Amino acid sequence: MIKPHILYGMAGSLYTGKVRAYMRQNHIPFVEQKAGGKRFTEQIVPKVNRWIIPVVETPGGELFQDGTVILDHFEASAASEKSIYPQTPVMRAVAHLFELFGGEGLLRPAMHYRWNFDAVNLPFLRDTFRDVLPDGLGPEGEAAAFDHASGRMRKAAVAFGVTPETFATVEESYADFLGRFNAHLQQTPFLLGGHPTIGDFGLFGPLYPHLARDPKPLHLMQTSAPRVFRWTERMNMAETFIDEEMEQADGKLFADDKIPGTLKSLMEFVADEYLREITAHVEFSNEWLEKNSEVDPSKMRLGRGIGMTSFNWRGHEITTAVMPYRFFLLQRLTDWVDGLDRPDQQLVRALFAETGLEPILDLKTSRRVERKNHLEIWAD
Ligand SMILES: N[C@@H](CCC(=O)N[C@@H](CS)C(=O)NCC(=O)O)C(=O)O
Repeated sequence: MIKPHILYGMAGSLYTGKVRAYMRQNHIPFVEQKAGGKRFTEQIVPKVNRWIIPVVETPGGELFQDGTVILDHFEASAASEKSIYPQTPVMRAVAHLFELFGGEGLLRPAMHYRWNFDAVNLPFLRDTFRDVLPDGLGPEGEAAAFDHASGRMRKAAVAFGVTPETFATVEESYADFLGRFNAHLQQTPFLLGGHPTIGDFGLFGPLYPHLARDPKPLHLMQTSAPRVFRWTERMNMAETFIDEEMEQADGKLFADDKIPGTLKSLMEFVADEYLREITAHVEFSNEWLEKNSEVDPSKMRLGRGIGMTSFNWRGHEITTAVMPYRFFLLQRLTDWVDGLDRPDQQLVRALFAETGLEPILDLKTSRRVERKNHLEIWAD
């Protein structure tokens, strides 16, 4: 029998969802162990240098942390029959855009619909959070540990810009997103055509473990965006479901010169929702790097965030946490485009300009973000 990989995670974890879906779709034998377990706490956390999920342990005992790093590891061994990295210039750029936006740009609805509807969600969340608690705590111990964990997550929601002043706008904006994605999925089984790409896996993080699993947003998605719900099922299963859209797509991605209007509409959404935020974060980081130039930033241990910055989001002045990890994902987009020859760059730029996103292609931090020992670091 083949020794399985181990996925350390949690059913309700945004980033674990992305990895689990990939491993299922690509028939990688694995068992999932709850992150509250003894082995994770005692053996894995010290090696990945912080409490964070997902972590994958290979049959040979090698550890990988970070959803994108894990997917890259599997792709390097050609685990997927059709690579999740499109080969054509425009499709690949769009895939990286949604890898970034999916993983990092939908945290407001993901956190709002989890943490601000206690009357509907709380019994479910108390139960699902048992995945990150040690065994044997008993009802009182579990209740206290849940209060501690959920208290941290409620604070994280605020750090992503979810406050009573923004609740209504978060809901309107998410409804707009759902409407656009639902319309897009009426013509295509996956974001970019006939098979999933890194863009789908990015979006799947918020859209399944939070928004298609917690009771409040699950109901909202099923009743207002059934095709998006269907896509979450498609993404999360090992078998292929052949329906009319799958037949028509015939396993192919969109051609670079035939981008559907519904995909452009989703890109316009990204421009409205996220461009100002990522721009403000890059500007904050460049000032931060300038101020911290006497100490060698590449020797610093970076926390998840390096500070907070404010910007205008849909008419609200909001303040959100600046997280270097996001630049690691942004670089994947900008590196790809910078590496293209001039005519291909122009093709990508034309689509990004048409959808209001061209400035994202020129956003750069003055030092690159890399990963070492499972942590983000500023490169030399
Ligand atoms: N960039 C990381 C993010 C992982 C992440 O934030 N995981 C959450 C759970 S969904 C976590 O471990 N949070 C614990 C914490 O921040 O204390 C990845 O893609 O793996």
